[in-house]
Amino acid sequence: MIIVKLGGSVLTDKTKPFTIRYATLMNLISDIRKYINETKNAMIIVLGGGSFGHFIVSKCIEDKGFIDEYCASLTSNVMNELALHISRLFNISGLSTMVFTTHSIFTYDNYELKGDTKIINHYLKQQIVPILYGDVILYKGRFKVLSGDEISWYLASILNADKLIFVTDVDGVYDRHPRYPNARHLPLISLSKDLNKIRIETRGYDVTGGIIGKLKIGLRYHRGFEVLIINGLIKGNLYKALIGEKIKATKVIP
Ligand code: IP8
Repeated sequence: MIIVKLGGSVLTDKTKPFTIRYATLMNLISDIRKYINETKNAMIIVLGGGSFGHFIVSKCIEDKGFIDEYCASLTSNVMNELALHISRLFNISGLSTMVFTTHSIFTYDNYELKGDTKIINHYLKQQIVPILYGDVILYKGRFKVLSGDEISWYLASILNADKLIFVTDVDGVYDRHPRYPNARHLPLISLSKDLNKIRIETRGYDVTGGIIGKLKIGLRYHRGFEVLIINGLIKGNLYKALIGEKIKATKVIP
């Protein structure tokens, strides 16, 4: 089973509110369709917030200092709509995807994420591709952002995934922001040894920490399955990563 996290930076233009990168999205859908049609492998897709979820949450925090019930409702509805829209595009391409309302599946128990993976498994067995998304969840009377990254790591670890692929807008991890000419690409990164080697700030609306956030969460969940961070802006890259062909990317080990 494979988990594909389609990051907000590749699905949307993170500097422009509510903007989908349609050309890129259609390429990613076509890669996934081709892979599933050829292999019949099970897959779960998780969507990041990009200029949808992150934009709303950033504005709420700017205006009110926290996520109130109205902001939670708006964020959750907008993310659900984005997921439904993307799921319909998958349907049009011939794939059987289904959106799972993420905040009704996940909760925290003593600061530990818990999800109803039984229900997801149930549908996976019928060749449905579940789509989940970064959402807002209620914990101890407060609304908290649950990132798609954490959902992806969690599902990969609990459901014993063979592979977890983070699709982003860069070729993986660099020692500094890739816009610097002297930024060094890191083809392999160990979560326990290398996190201090990276200095990266995120661009656009982002409340969950971009690439560093993604890696830090992994410390909790990495059980040795294959983890790749790839560039989804390059046509065909996702398909190559899915079938195990070598591309410029970062492999993440515990
Ligand atoms: O983009 C965050 O998910 P992420 C989702 O995977 C929201 O960190 C609602 C901001």
